Amino acid sequence: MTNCKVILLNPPTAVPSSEILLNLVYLSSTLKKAGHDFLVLDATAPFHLLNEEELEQQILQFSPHFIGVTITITYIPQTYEYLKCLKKLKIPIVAGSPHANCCPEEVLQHSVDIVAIGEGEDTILDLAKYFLGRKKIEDIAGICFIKKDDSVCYTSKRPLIKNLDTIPFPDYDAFPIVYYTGSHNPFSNPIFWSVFSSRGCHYNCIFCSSHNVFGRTYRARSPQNVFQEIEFLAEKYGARIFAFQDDEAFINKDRIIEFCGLVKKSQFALKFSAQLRIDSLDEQMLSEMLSACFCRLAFGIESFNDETLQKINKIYTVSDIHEGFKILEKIHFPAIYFNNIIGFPWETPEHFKKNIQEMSIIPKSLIFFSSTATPIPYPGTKLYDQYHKQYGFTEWWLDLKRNSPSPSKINAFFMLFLSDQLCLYIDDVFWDYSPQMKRAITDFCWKNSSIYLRRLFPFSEYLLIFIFSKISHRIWKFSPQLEKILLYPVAWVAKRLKLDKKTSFIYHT
Ligand code: B12
Ligand code: SF4
Repeated sequence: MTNCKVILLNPPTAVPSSEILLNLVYLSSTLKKAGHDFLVLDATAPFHLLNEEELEQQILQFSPHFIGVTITITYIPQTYEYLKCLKKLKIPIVAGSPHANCCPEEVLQHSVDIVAIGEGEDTILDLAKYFLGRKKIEDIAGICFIKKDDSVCYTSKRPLIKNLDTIPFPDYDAFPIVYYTGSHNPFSNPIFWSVFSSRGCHYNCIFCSSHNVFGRTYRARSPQNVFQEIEFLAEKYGARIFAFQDDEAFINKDRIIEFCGLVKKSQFALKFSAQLRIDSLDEQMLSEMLSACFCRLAFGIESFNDETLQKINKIYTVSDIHEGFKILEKIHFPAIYFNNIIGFPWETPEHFKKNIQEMSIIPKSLIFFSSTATPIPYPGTKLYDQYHKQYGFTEWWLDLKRNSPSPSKINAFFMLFLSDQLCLYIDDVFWDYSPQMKRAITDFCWKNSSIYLRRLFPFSEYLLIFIFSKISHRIWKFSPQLEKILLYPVAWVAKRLKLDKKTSFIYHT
């Protein structure tokens, strides 16, 4: 039997990525289990960046039946340009990803021959059969392609994988850790190993496009299967710190408690991080998680304003948020992280004041870090559908002015402490805020950070950090280069004293 030869490609991007993309890991593990030949080319791995020539050389040398590309929204203009060059190699190109799910026809118009819609594991195996001449293209569920008469053909919908335990464990043999960390020793620079323990989310927040691939049906792996994967990664690659990347890993408390029980018996010293909903907290579950070394919890709180929470369809209220904080305080959770999204089209500076008031009553013993960003209207979301015409950002992701991922290559002093206050250094490209709104958003960022910095540092240190951050921000807005020259000595001292580490969430927990 001949095997199919497949290249899995993450195209070159302006900014390197230290994350190993789970989609490529899952697809390569699936191809490996089925006995196909594949080569992963992650052009964005920071210690193994690949340019167009190097990619071309490796692709031609491998001579695949097809190239499977994953497309990330942040880099679309650049990726589409690159795909034009790739097309010249005359090797079929298949693309997938959440963005490809939202905009399959757009992707087909940019040098791609086939778009995979839905989960990719079974689809890529069917595509391998097709390229080996063993299956008709029309018989592959979950794809679209351009027919000879130039019309677009959508095949039948790809059913969701019923039993997630049947998916092969992520296998990182094709992703040398040295490409991502610069070292062969997995402990020298511990990256988070991603775990995806469930798929789908049954909520429907208006800014979220997570449902595009996995839908709104919640499917979970068994605790034993998740634990076996973790032991496999710990044993084979020396992985110790794991990040649960699921949308809703913690919806089933019994499943989590059972998982924590297994972790406590592990021979390895494991640590976990996860993101969850603040209204899904339960004292027993959280205590079990804490004793199983879940030490980094992040919450998509988004807003402390009931009107906004209701309009974004979060399904909880400010008082539910405070209930969640009480549980965290009660079990002495060391520190948490949460995001704020401010500047929705209906919001005014009054909304932000309310947010700050609510944040200042978070229990004093609860250390938190929080980020602030303005809403990004991703395609496939209600936020995009409702406002793109009114604000003129239709298909913004194709426009380099709106979709250029690198805000500044120069790290200013204030970013040492406030790098997550995105509104301080990324311009609004969607919502045409008035000068008054812009001031209120900036003001919110300062007040928000002041609340959490005050909990982390003794008063004198806090004051110095805050004053120098303000000065740094002022100068940086005028000239990032000048800021670098003037504030460099202060940044040097702060780093020597490891003050910046105190605001690093990973360090703290
Ligand atoms: C974890 C995660 C991250 C992690 C990635 C970690 C990692 N190790 O992979 C981090 C934190 C780095 C991240 C960053 C960002 N993310 Co993110 N992220 C997610 C999250 C929660 C899970 C992604 C994941 O791992 N899924 C598991 C894999 C297996 O699923 P998958 O990627 O969809 O792949 C499947 C199919 O799509 C398909 N497939 C994918 N590629 C291909 C290719 C081929 C050839 C085929 C056949 C099939 C195929 O098969 C795969 C297996 O079934 C999703 C939400 C979600 N539920 O999807 C958001 C999500 C993907 N992220 C999103 C965004 C916007 C971002 C950021 C741009 C945020 C920002 N403003 O900075 C950045 C982009 C950074 C970058 N460098 O690209 C959006 C994407 C929106 C869109 N329409 O494209 C999502 C959907 C969340 C949201 N906001 O709605 N993210
Ligand atoms: S933001 Fe979270 S809870 Fe809301 S729909 Fe997306 S994944 Fe689900």
